Amino acid sequence: MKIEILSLIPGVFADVFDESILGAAKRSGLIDITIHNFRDFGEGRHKTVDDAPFGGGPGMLLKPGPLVSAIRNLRDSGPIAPVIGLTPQGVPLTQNMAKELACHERLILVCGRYEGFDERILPAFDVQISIGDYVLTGGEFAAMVIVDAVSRMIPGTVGCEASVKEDSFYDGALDHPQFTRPATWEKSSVPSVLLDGHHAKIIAWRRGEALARTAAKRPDHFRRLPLSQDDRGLLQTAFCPQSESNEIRRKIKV
Ligand code: 6GU
Repeated sequence: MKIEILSLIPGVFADVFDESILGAAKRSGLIDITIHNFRDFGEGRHKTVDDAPFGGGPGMLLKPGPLVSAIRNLRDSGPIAPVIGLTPQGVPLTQNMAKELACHERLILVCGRYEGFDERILPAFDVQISIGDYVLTGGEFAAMVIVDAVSRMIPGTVGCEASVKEDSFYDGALDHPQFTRPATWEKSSVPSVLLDGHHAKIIAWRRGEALARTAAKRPDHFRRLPLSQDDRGLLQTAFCPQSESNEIRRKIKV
């Protein structure tokens, strides 16, 4: 996948995509990321890209001319790609959106700065995305989040495909609790079901814990989960160490 990022401060992206899983995905050619400075399309001797808002108010806005020229230039320079505007007014990013975006051959991410975009820029975006209900100084960190979340949905980037399917939110539920060695640490022991090697029991235990944990921590997601008869049974016996399982059962009325 080719990912192109339009930004006024390309320097903040230095090295962030070069380590660990994203770095390996870049080196193996699964993803290719290019940062473009849209000040190259700025107006006049100072390469101006911003101006004060009509009607007054604090801060500066991105002017339509330079940014839209940069977007059109990039869009027409390669394979068809959704143009994604990064703004706190966009649709909140979800795991399903990350999965969907990972199916494209090319993505164009547009980072705003200052107080935002002149409204006439917005039609140049195919979609506007936000990464949460808080305001960042610009879209750059949001672009990094999107690149990370989308990249790991591309087959081959995360070492083990099965591990992606077990992620929190992959099927709408949070991940189950996980433990590694030692089996007992500071008087706290790993649930015995995980040590017995009975695969079917482990699968069932994990599913029950994942559901109980989702119910406790994210009731908004839990309400949307399609629950099978087996799931309801597992919830009855689930014990989630980070929460009170009786409280969970009371809340979700199983
Ligand atoms: Cl995409 N941009 C900015 N500036 N702030 C945000 C955001 C994006 N998502 C959440 N807050």
